[in-house]
Amino acid sequence: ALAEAGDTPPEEKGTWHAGTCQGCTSWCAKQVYVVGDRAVKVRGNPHSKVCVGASCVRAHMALQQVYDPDRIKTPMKRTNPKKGRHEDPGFVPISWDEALDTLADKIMALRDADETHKYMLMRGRYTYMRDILYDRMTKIIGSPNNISHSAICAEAEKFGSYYTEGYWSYRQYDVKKARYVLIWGADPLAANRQVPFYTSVWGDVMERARVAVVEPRLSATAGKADEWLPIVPGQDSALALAIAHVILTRGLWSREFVGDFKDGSNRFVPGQTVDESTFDEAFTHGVVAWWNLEVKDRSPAWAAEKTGLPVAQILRVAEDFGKAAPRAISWVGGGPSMQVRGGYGSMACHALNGLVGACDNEGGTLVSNKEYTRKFPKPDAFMDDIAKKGKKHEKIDQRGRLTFPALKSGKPGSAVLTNNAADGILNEDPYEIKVAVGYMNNFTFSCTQPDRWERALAKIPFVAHLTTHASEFSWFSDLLLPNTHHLFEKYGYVKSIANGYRHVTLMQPVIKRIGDYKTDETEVPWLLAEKLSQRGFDNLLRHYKEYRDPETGKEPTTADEFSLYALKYATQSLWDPAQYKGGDKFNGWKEFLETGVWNSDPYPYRKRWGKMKTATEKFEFYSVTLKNALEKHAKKHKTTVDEVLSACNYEAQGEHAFIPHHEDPFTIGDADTYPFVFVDHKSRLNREGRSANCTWYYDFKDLDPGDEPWQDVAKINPADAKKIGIKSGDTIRITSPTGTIECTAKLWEGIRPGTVAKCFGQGHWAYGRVAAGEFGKTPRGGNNNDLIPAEYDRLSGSTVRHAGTRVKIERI
Ligand code: MGD
Ligand code: SF4
Repeated sequence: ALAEAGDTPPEEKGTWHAGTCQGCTSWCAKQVYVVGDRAVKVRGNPHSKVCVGASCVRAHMALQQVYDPDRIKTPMKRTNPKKGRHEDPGFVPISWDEALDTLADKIMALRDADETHKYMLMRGRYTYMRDILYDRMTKIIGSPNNISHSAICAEAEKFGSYYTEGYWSYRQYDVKKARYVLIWGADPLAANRQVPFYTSVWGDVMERARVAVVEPRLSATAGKADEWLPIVPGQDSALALAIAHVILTRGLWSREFVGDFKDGSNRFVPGQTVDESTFDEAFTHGVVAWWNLEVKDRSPAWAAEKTGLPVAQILRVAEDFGKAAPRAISWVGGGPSMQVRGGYGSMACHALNGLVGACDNEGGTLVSNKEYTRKFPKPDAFMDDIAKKGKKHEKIDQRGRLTFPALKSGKPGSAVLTNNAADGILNEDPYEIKVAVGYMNNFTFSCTQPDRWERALAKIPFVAHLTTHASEFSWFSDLLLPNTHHLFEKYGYVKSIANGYRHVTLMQPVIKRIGDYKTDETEVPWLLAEKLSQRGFDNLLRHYKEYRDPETGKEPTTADEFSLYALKYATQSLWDPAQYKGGDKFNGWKEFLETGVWNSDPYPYRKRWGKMKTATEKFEFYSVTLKNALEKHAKKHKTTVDEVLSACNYEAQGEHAFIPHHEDPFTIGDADTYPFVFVDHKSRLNREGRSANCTWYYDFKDLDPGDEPWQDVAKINPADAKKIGIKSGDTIRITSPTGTIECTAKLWEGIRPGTVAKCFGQGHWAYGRVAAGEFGKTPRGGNNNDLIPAEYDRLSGSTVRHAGTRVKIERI
C-alpha cells in the first residue's frame, strides 16, 4: 500500500531521499520527496524491516514543522534581564559569532573560577550523535551535570524487565505469532513505539490473537480490542497478580520455561503454602517463593475489589491468556509503571511473560537484536585537572540520596531524576548552577509541576536553548540558538526494534535551510569548541579532531565535515565491507546513505534462556538482582532496605521488597475535596511536545477517541457529569492540589466513572501563534502537567504521571 502511495509523486522532477522521523521514540526510517529545494511529502522507507515501509498519521506533520513560519531563524539574545512568565524576554537577533562568543565566555569564566560543575546540559529528544554534546563536551568542560529527559519518558517500564530478566530497555513484541496480547497502559495504535509496524499488522493480529487492553480510558487500541478492562487507576498490580494466581492454580504455566512439580501434581492451591523442594525450576528463579509470599492470596475475587473489574472478566482474561502460552504477550506500557509505586507494578505485569514462557520466545516478548555501531573516541585524555575535579561533584538531580535510589541496571544512583533537577537548582542543593544549555527539550512544559522549572531557569544566571521554536523553556533563556529539523536538515542516526529486527536509520540534510540553522549535537559543539580554543582551552577541539573520516583518514576542519565524519565513524561497521559483522551488507558509505537504513539479522529466539543478565542468570520471580541493588543502596546510607522503602513511599517490607507484589496506589489529594482521579494520556498526533504549532494537530484532533477538533477537552463519564451538573461544551476549571487549568468538558462513555481523562499536549502559552492562545500571554487549553504533582517512582527515578493525583471539576 505504501509503495502505491509513493508511486504517485506530486511532481515528476522530484526525488526521494532517505531520512528518519523522530516524532516519537519509534524512530522510523522514512523517505522524503524533495522537489527543487523543498520537501513535499513523507513516506515509510520500504527498506526497513522494522517499519516495513509503513507510516503513522503524525509523520506528515513534520512538513508543517520544518516550514513553520514561527521557527526561530537566527540566533537571538535576551534584552530584558528580568525573567518570569510575565516578563517579555525582548529577544533580538544576533549573529552565530556573537552568540557562541557569549556562550564560550560564560564557560571560560567557570573554568577560570575552578567551578565547572556549575555548568549543566539538559537533553530532550536526541539522536545517537548525542554523546558529542551530552557526554564528551560536558566531561571535557568538567561537569557531572548532563541531565537527560529519560525519567520523564518511561524509565519505570524498563524497571520491570530489568529486575526480572536483566534487560533495561524497551521490548519488542512478536505480535505476528502471538495468540494473546494483553496490553497494560500502552496504546500501540497511537503512541507506544513502532506505531507504523503495529498498525500495519494489527488487522492480522486481531484475526489470529485475542487482544485485551487494561486502561481506565477507551484508547485507540482498546476501541478495537476483544476486551477492554477499564481498571481503577493504579491497581494494575492487583490484576496482574490475580492473573498469575489463575495461571498457577489452573496449571497453565509454561512447564518448559518455569519447570514443574517433581511428581507432576499441581500444589498451587489458593491460600496454601507450597514446599519449595517439591518444585524443579527450569529457566526461572523463585516461582514458589513468589507464590508463598504473594500470589497464593491474590484471587480474582480479591482483585475484583481492588480493580473495579468483574470477577468473570478477570477469570476469562487470565484463562485465555494462560491457554495461549507461550504465545501470550504481557505488554507493559507507561500506565502501570509511571506511578509512585510503579516499579513494582511494572515487575508484576512483566512477570506474566515469565510464567507463560513468552519471554524471548516466538509469539512473545523480545529484547533488542545485535547491532554494530561504534562509540565515539573516549574523552579521558582531554579532561584536564579542572575537568576531573569538576566531574567528581554530586549531580544536580540528587540521584543516589537515601530517598532517590534510582536503581538503573542494578546500580544505585545511576538513573537520571530529570524532574528533580529543578529542585536541585532552586535549593542550590548540592550547589548553584550558573550556566545551563538545553537542547530539544521543554521542561517548563513537559515536566510535572512545571512552575518549578520556570523558577529554576529564572534563577540560573545564563541559559542557552538550542531549539527550533520559542517554547516555554526559551522564554526563560538568555540565548536562543536555532536548530535544524531532524528529518530534513541534519546528519545523525538512531536505532530501533520491532518485527524481530533492529534497524539503524540515518538522518541527512535533504532540503535547503531557509533559516540560519545549525545542528545541536554536532555543528554547535564544534563551533563552540573553536571559540573555546581561541580562548586558550583547546581540549574539546583537539578531541573532536579525532573523529576522522574512515574513508580518507582526514581529520575534520569545519563543522560540516565534523558532522559527516562523526556519522561515518559511528556507523562504519554497517557500511564498510571490510568491517562487516552482520545484518544487511553494503558496498560502501554512498550505498548506505542512499538506502538510509541497515537491518540486523532476524531475532534469535530462546538464546537468552539460562543466560539472562540477572544475578541468577534466570528469569527472577524472586529478584536477587533487586535485592542486591537495594541492599547496596541501604548499606551506602547505613540503614536497612525496609527503611529505604518507607522513605521512598513504598509499602513493602521484608521479603516483599524483592518480588512483584501489590501496593495500593499513592495518589495525592483527598477524595472528598477532589472526587476524580486524573488520567493523563498521549495523542496519536503528539510529536512528543513538538507538534503544538501545527494546524493539522488541531484539525484532526478527533483522531484521538473522545477528543474534538480545535478544542482541549476533559473527558468525563456522563454519569459523573450529571452529578456535578456539567454538559459537553461547558468551560470548566480542573483543580488538583498543585495547580489549576481551564478547558472544555466532553461527556464520554469511554472513561471509567470516578476518573477524568485529558490528552497531554495542549496548554502552551509560548511555542508559536497556533500553539498558544496569545503567544507569551495566555495558553490554548490547559497543560496536564500543571495538575500533576512532581512525584517519583523513586526506585527507577521516573516521574509520575498516572494515578498521581485527584482533581475537582467546576463549571465557569
Ligand atoms: P518536547 O516537549 O518534545 O521535549 O519532553 P521534552 O524532552 O522536554 O520539547 C522539545 C522542544 O525542543 C520543543 O518544545 C522545541 O522547543 C524544541 N524543538 C522542537 N523540535 C526540535 C528540533 O528538531 N531540534 C531541536 N534542537 N529542538 C527542537 C518530552 C517528554 O514529555 C516525553 S519524551 C514524554 S514521553 C513525556 N510525555 C508526557 C505525557 O504523556 N504526559 C504529560 N503530562 N507529560 C509528558 N511529558 C513528557
Ligand atoms: Fe515513527 Fe513516531 Fe515518526 Fe510516526 S511520529 S513516523 S511512529 S517516529
